[in-house]
Amino acid sequence: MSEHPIFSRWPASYPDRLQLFSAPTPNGVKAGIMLEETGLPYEAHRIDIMANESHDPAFLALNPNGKIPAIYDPDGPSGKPLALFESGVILIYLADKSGQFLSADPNTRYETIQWLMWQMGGVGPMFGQLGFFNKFAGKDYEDKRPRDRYAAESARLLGVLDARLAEREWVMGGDYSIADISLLGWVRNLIGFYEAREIVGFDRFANVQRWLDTGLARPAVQRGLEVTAA
Ligand SMILES: N[C@@H](CCC(=O)N[C@@H](CS)C(=O)NCC(=O)O)C(=O)O
Repeated sequence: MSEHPIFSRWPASYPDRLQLFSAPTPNGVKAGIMLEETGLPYEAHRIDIMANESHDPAFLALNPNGKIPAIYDPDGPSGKPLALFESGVILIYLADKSGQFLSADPNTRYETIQWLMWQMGGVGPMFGQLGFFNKFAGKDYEDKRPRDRYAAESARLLGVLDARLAEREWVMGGDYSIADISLLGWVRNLIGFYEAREIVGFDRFANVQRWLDTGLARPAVQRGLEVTAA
């Protein structure tokens, strides 16, 4: 059993397997979907972020940024354990480890990572803020300018994705990749849990809707969404 402090609070039943610490949020489900898609053996631990468990000292030892998801691989690439946080790098790592969902062709590899970065730097933060101002505490603010600003930027980003998908099944064309995996949970949440379908005019984005339906129909995606559900 590893000496890592995370295991003092969340013990591993299968310490030889990759350990996932996550919750069923748009960032959290990326890692669960990827693990289900790749078939890598893993053990999942649910971190209750509403109960502030991501700020428990044991969790902070794994991710000093106090956010899910995080992983601990007892069998890292150099033969030693590897702990990682940030969902984007977790996807790249699991793609490299499994040899799946990230092209070995160098140009395609960088383009895929480019779209992953676009999700990490644009879609995630913007959709997340829109969720706050549309559905959560921010909805009671009298001043609607922040909500409208994030709604406009989210709609713009959806337009970029819609154009990208106009002649492609997936973000990278014929091949489903970590770029799709990073985005599916966010788009699903935006029009679902965040109740922002109307405010972003989602019905204009027929290519995104078709892509979302196809992605959510994948059995591994369905399982991945549930990995750390209660
Ligand atoms: N850039 C990070 C963001 C992670 C993040 O924002 N996680 C949220 C859930 S989606 C979280 O842990 N929130 C709990 C908190 O901030 O206390 C990533 O992609 O992994």
